Amino acid sequence: MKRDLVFLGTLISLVFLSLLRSGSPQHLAEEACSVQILVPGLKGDAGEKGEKGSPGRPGRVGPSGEKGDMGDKGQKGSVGRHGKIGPIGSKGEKGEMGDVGPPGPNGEPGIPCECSQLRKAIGEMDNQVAQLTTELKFIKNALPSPAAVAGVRETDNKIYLLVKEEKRYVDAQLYCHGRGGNLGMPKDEAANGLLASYVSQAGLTRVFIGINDLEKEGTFVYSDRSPMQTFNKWRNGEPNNAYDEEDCVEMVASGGWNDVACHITMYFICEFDKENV
Ligand SMILES: [Ca+2]
Ligand SMILES: [Ca+2]
Repeated sequence: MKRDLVFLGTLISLVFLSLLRSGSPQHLAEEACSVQILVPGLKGDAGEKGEKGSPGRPGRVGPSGEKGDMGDKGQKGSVGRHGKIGPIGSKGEKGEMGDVGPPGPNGEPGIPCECSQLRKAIGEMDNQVAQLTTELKFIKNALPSPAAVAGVRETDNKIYLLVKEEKRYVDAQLYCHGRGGNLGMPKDEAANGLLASYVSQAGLTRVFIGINDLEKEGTFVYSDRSPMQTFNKWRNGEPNNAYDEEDCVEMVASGGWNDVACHITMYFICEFDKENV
């Protein structure tokens, strides 16, 4: 309540003061007499130039200008570095044949032909060939066979060779095999007689021939493994397998056979089929 009374008192004071200001008669009269028309005065002297202002903000980007004329050509640059070697190119086509070259210089003069001497030598050789042919013909006719000249014996289908090297039976067989043949195998009277004369004419007393009972005691076979037939030329009392070690066979100069030890060494006869020679 007290505060309301203070507020009311203040409000009354303000209204009173306001009436005093606007309601005074002196003040009203003064305002009525001082009404004036405001006219602009004369232009004053120009003032001193002001100080330079601070720079303004940058303006907007303007439109692009027109293209100018092309400038002068620049100077030629220096030579660049050497580049890498490129890949090998494909083979080119064959070129056309070149022109014929100039003829070469003349050669040195040759030796004069000695044709007459060469003809003479050829004529002499022809005579010698004719003479040798005649002599060979004579030998062929005069001797039993050409093979005899060479130191061998032959029949219609066999050739026999007396080998004058002392060897054991097995080594002798290997020797003959190595030359495409076999140890001599007399399978009939004629072959046995031929070998016998071969041995005796050579002045020998014994040679190995291709017969043995190495595989089965007492069963003799030829060295080509063919069995013995009815023909044989065993000497009296042979084969006796003496000392229980005689499994190979020799032929003596008379043509007879005898079983002997295989490890002894002697000459031997090889035989060859003519169709294989
Ligand atoms: Ca025996
Ligand atoms: Ca014997």
